[in-house]
Amino acid sequence: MHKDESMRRTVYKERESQSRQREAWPTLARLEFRPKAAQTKTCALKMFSNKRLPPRDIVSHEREGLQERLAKRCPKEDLLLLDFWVSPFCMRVKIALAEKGLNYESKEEDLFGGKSELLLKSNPVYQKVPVLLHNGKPLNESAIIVGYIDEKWPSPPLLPACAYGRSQARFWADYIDKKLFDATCTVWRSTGEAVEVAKKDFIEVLKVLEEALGEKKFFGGKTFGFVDIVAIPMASWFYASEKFGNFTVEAECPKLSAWIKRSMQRESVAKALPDPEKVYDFVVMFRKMQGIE
Ligand SMILES: N[C@@H](CCC(=O)N[C@@H](CS)C(=O)NCC(=O)O)C(=O)O
Repeated sequence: MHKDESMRRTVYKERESQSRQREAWPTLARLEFRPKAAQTKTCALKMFSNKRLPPRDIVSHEREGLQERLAKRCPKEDLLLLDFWVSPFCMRVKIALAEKGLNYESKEEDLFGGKSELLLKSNPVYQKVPVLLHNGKPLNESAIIVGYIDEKWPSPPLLPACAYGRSQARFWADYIDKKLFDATCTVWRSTGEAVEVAKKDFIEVLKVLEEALGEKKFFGGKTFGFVDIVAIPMASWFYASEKFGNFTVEAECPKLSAWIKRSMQRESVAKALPDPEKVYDFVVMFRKMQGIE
């Protein structure tokens, strides 16, 4: 037989067998079809966590010593968080890890007494917490860490599935980073007439966020996600700003306030956020340290 003809037949046979497999595993066919070799290499954990059914011909193969295979392919995750209890940025990472059901260890940093060698080595550029060490590899910047967690452990998703939705979520996360932290802290850092100006600025930022939330349950829609995780930790600092500014967020922004209450009902959030009274005590101590009276 001519070499080309033999090649054509082999390709034809291969395609035919692929299409038979596709019928045997319709959910796979809808997603993408990969050659058999690539399928068997797919991490079984990932397949099952995405609730996809493996093709029939690899079911028995995967069942054989599944635990051993998983242990080899997906080694136990080693997660260490360099933490500081009152840091809203660290709270973001704790919420994201809890949302994904991941276990981790945390090490409290002494930001005033002296940072650990591990922190200085793991975040040489900013020397700030949070740092998440994943199997020894350091990750810096809270919003980037939350994004990494979402990519690495996709279920349940925190960022929207479509590119446009993801870009919108990142826009609001960026707005929160640039505006909300400073606006909240400027209220309790100010004295005299400056408090009124700071309060007005803070409420303006909150109103922009309230508008972005609209009538939705959470920033991304029906489910708690990336923007909620980035924003909610600051709520534990609002009480301190309210006390120094003599106002309430609830009276100024009732819808945003309802979102805070809704988010606080989640175990991941309730566990990660400290008592606002304790944050207030911290702020009082910090003001003294800074000589603000
Ligand atoms: N943009 C950073 C901010 C992190 C940050 O400001 N961390 C503070 C604690 S809230 C810190 O480590 N401060 C120590 C310092 O500035 O030396 C992030 O999102 O992770």
